[in-house]
Amino acid sequence: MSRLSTHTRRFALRGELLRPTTLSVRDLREGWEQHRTEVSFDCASKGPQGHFFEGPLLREVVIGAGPAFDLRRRKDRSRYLLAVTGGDGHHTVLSWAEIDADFTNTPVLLATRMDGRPLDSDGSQLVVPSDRCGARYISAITSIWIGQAIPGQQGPRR
Ligand SMILES: Nc1nc2c(c(=O)[nH]1)N[C@H]1C(S)=C(S)[C@@H](COP(=O)(O)O)O[C@H]1N2
Ligand SMILES: [Mo]
Repeated sequence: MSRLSTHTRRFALRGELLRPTTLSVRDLREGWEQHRTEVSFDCASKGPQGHFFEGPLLREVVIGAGPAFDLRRRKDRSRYLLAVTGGDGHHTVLSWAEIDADFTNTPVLLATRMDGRPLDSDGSQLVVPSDRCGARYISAITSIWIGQAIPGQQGPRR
């Protein structure tokens, strides 16, 4: 039997976490409540697209790994960023406040299915319903990093 048929993609969840972990799409499906969302987004090269996604909230998955911030303190939480990377190296950032219930509260998902099709072999896809364009809908996720944004770092001297 082909090994490819049972291939499972996992991503690393790392950064300022008490319990960094590695998760498969199956883990995402079995470990958290599945949310459903119908979205449309525009692509500069391919035009408008519409899709139906299912999966857990990014917020709940990251909270499961124990972010280093004090969960009760909004100002502390508001300093954190998330960087999401796809299998081809495409990566993007979100702020924690975008997905935090006390701030923008966007229901960003880590998709386990797209238009009903399981993503186990492709890997999870980031779903950002608030975005007008598709650039942050990272597919084949390989890594999610969370950490504080540290302002004031200098660029190279000119
Ligand atoms: N890993 C990865 N995910 C990605 C991209 C990419 O280049 N690599 N392109 C983004 C862009 S620009 C769009 S519009 C959406 C949908 O693009 P697709 O139709 O090529 O999947 O995927 C996003 N996710
Ligand atoms: Mo795009």
